[in-house]
Amino acid sequence: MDRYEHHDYYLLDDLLTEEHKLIRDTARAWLKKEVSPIIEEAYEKAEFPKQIIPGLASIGAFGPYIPEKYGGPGLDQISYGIIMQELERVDSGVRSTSSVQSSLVMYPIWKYGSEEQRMKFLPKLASGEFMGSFGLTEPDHGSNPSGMTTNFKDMGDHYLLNGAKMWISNSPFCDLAVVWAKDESGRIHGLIVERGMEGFTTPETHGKWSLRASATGELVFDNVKVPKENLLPGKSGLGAPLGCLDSARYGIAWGTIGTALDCYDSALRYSKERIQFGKPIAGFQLIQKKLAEMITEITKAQMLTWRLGVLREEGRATSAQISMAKRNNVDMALKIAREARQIHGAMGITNEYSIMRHMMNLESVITYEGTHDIHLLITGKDITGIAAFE
Ligand code: TGC
Ligand code: FAD
Repeated sequence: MDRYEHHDYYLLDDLLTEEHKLIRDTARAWLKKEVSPIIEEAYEKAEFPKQIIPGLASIGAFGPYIPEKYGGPGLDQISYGIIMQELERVDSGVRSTSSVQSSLVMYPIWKYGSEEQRMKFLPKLASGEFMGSFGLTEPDHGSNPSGMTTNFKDMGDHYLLNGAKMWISNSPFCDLAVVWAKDESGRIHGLIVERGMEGFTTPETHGKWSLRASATGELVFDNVKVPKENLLPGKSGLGAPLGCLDSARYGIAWGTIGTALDCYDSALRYSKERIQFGKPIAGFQLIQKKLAEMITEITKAQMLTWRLGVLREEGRATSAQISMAKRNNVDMALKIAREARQIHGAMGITNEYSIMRHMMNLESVITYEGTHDIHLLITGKDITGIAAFE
C-alpha cells in the first residue's frame, strides 16, 4: 500500500503557485491509485505496464512544456520537474519512460523539427498514441557519443541508414525513434525512424536487475530507407543530442528527489512503528542521525533544484549547472536509499517496501544521461576551462 505523506521541511511549497500544487496533487493521486498497486508486479515480471500510458498522458507527463498548439499541456519548467518528482517517487522506470518521450523525443522534434514534423508527431506523442525512443548510445560509444559509427548516405530520394544503438529505453515497443547518426562528412544529425521501415528492428535487452519496469533494448538499422522529410533540419552536431540531454537531466534532478522522499518517508514511519529493546527504534541516536541527515540532504537538493528550475524557465540555466544537480541528486537519493534499507532491517530487502527497488533503479540512473564521473568532469571543465575527458 502507498502510505506516502508529504514532507516539506523548509516550507518550500511557499515557492510554488496554486497551479503547481494542483498539478502535483493530481499526479500524486493518480499514481497512488493506478501505479503504486501494480508497480511491484511489473518490476518482478520485468515489464513496462503499458496500460498506464493513457493515464500518464492525462497527468501531462508526455511533453509537459510542449505548447498546446502541438497537443502538449504548455506548462512551465517547475511543473515539468514536479511531475517527474511524483513519477520517480513511485518508480524511476516510469519516470524514464516519460523522460524519454518528453525530453528525448518530443523536445528534439519541437526544437529541431520542421513545422510538418511537429504537427505530424507531437500531438500523437503527447496523447501516448505514439511512443518514442532516443538512440544515442552505441555498443562501443557510451560516455563518448561523438565516436558513434551509425551512419547514413544520401541516395538521392532517401537516406540509407546503417548501424546499431544499445541500451535504449522504450525501444522494444516504440512507434518511432529519434536516432543520431553521421552523414558522409561525419556530421551528426537526428533522424526520425518509424516502426515498420524495412530493416529496422528493436530487440529487447533481458537480464537487468535495475529499471525492470522500463523496457530497454537495441535499435538496429540494416539498410533502412529513411525518407528525406524525416531528417530533423533545425540543428546538427553533437550539441543537438546534448541539448536534449539537458532537458532530460533536469527532469532527473527533480525525479530523484521523489525517490529520496519516498525512502525517507518509509524509513521515518518504520522507525516509529518498529519496537526493539522496548522502544521505537526512532528513539535511538544512530537512527535519528540517519533520518536527520536524510531530510537535510533532501532539503538541500530541493533548494538547488528549485533554483535551477527558475533559471531554466528564464532560459539562464547552463548545461554545467544541470550536470551538477543531476549528479548531486542521484547520488543523494542512492545514499538515502541505502540508509533507509538499513533502517528497515530485514524487511528492507523485501518487496513489501519500495526501498530495494528504488536502490536498484538508481544504479541505472547514476549511469545513464551521463555517468556520475562524467558529470563531475563537466563541472571540472566548467570551473577550470580545461577538458579532462581524454
Ligand atoms: P564537447 O566538445 O564538449 O561538445 C560538443 C558540442 O556540444 C556542445 N555541448 C552541448 N550542447 C548542448 N547541451 C550540452 N549539455 C552540451 N555539452 C556540450 C558543445 O558546445 C559543442 O558544440 P560545438 O558547436 O562547439 O560543436 O563534446 P565531447 O565530445 O568532448 O563530449 C563531452 C561529454 C563527454 C560531456 C559528452 O559527450 C557527454 O555528455 N557524454 C555523456 C553521454 C550521455 O550522457 N549519454 C546519454 C545517452 S541518452 C540516455 O542515457 C537516456 S536514459 C533516459 C531514461 O531512460 O531516462
Ligand atoms: P562507459 O562510457 O563505457 O563508461 C564506463 C565507466 O568508465 C564509467 O564509470 C564512466 O564514468 C567511466 N568513464 C568513461 N569515460 C571516462 C573518462 N573520460 N574519464 C573518467 N571516467 C570515464 N542511451 C541512449 O542513447 N538512449 C536511452 O534511452 C538510454 N537508456 C538507458 C537505459 C538504461 C537502463 C541504461 C543502463 C542506460 C541507458 N542508456 C541510454 C545508455 C547510457 O546513457 C550509457 O550507459 C551511459 O552514457 C554510459 O555509457 P556506457 O554504459 O557505455 O559506459
